[in-house]
Amino acid sequence: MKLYKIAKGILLEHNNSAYIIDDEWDSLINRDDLAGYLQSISADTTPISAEVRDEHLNGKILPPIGSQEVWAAGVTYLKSRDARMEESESSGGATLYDKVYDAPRPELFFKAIAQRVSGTGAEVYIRKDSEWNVPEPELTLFINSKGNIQGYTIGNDMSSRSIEGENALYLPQAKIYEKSAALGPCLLVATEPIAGESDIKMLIKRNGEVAYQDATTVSRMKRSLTELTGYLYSECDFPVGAFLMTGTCLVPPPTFTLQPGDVVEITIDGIGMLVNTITLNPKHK
Ligand code: DO4
Ligand code: MG
Repeated sequence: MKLYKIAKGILLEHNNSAYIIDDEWDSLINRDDLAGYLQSISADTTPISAEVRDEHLNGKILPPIGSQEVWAAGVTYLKSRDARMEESESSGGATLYDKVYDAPRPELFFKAIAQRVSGTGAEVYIRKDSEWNVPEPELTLFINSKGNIQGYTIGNDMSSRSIEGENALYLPQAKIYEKSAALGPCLLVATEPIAGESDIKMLIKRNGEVAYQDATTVSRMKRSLTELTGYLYSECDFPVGAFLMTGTCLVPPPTFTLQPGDVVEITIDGIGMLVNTITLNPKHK
C-alpha cells in the first residue's frame, strides 16, 4: 500500500486501485496498525479512475511528512564508515567513525524539521561554503508515537563532505541547512518489514549523462531497524511520530562533487523513485 501526499490531499494506492482519503496527514499516519486501517478505508471507499489517479500523481507530489521531526543514523554501512575515515584523516577524526561502527550505541543525529524537507520532483540545495557535496540515499522509517515502525520511504540526506571532513564537530553544519533533506515519493505501508534483499540504487545525471551510479541492498546494513528505533525513542517522545533515515549505503568516489543542475534519482524496491535537482539557495548565492 502506498500513501501519497498530493496537492489536493492524500491518495492511497492499494491492489491496483486508488482512493482519495479525507483526513489530516499526522493523525492518519500516527496510529498502530496503519496497514490494517488503510485496508479498511479502501474497503469502504469508492476508488477513483486510473485517469484521475494519473492526473494527481503527474502533478506535484509533496514529501510524505506532516509536522514530524526527521532524524538520521550514521555509519551503519561499511561504505559510509570507510568514506568518512578517508575524508577526516587529516583532521585526526578518522577513529571516531571506526569506533561508532562497532559500538553498541549507534550514531543518531537530528536532521530536519518538516519545512526543510523537499519532496520528489523538487530541488535540494548544496551549501555555497562547501566545495565537496554528495547526496546520501537512505531507507527511511516512519515510526509512530509508540515507537513502532509503520512505513518506509526514501530519504536523501544531503551532506557536505568538506565541512564534516574538516572537523567532525561541524556535523550539524554539514547536514542541516535549507532543503538539505528529501523524502518521497510516498509512504510504503506494509504488514511485513521491508525485505533485506530490497535494492537501493542511486543514479546521478549531469547534462543528461550518467555521472555516477551504484546499487546495494538493505541487508548490508550493520544494525537492525528496531535497534535504531529503540535508541531514538529511548529518551525522546515524538507525539506525532518521527522519520528516521537509516544511513547511507552508497558514497560516490572522492573525486565526485555535486554541481547545480545535477539530477539525483534514488530508487528502493517496492517504494519507488525519489528525484531531486541540485540547486544553490537563491537567497544565499
Ligand atoms: O557521521 C556522520 C554522518 C553519517 C551519515 O550521515 C551516514 O552514514 O549516512
Ligand atoms: Mg546519512
